[in-house]
Amino acid sequence: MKNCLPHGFHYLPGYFSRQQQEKLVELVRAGIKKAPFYQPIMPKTGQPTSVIMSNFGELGWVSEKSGYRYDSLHPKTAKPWPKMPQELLDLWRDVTTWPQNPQSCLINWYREKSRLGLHIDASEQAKNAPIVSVSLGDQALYRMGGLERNSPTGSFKLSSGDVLVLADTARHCYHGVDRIYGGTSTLIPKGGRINLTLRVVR
Ligand code: MD6
Ligand code: FE
Repeated sequence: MKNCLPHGFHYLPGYFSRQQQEKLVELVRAGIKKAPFYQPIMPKTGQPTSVIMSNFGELGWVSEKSGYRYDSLHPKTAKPWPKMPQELLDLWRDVTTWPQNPQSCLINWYREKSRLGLHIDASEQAKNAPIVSVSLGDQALYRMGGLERNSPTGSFKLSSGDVLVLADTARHCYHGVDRIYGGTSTLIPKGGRINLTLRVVR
C-alpha cells in the first residue's frame, strides 16, 4: 500500500497453517454453540450491522441501541462467554510483549455483502495495549488510515491465516473492511470470513 503505514502496524501473512486455521474454526464453532452469533445494533443509527458477532473470554464487546460496552454476559442468552482458547493466548504471547493476557476475543462473521465502516477501537480502558487480529476464510479488502477520520488511507487484501497486530500509533488509527471476496476460501463450510480480535480491556 502506498501511504505510509502507522508505527506499530505489523502484518504477519500466512501466520497460521491450514491445519491451525481449521482448528480455530472448530473452536469458533464450539464457542458459538454456547454463545450464538447475534446481530449488533449501531447506537448512532439504530441500524443492525451487516457483520454478526460473538465473543470468547471474560469480557465481550457488545453493541446495542443503548450503546457499546464490554459485558461479561451475552446480550441475548445472559450467559458468560466461552473461555478464551489457549491457542489464542499462545498467539498473543508470540506476537506481543504486553504483560497482561487479552480478556476479550471479539468474533466477527462477515458474509459476502458485509462491510465494516472506518472506525477506531476506543471502548477499551487499556487504550495502549495492542490489538491482535486473525483472518479466517474469504479474503477481505482491509483499509488502514491514520489518527483522523480524514487522514489518507490505503487498502490491501487479507487472506485466511493472516495476523495483524495494531500496537503503538496504529492502535489509535482508523481502519475498516471495504469488501469481502466471496468464495475465495473453502475454510468455512457456510462461507464468508471470520475475524478474531484479541483485546486487553482494563
Ligand atoms: C476485521 N478488524 O479485520 C476488522 N480492529 O474484520 C478490526 O476492526 C480491527 O483488525 C482493531 C485492531 C485490528 C483489527
Ligand atoms: Fe477495529
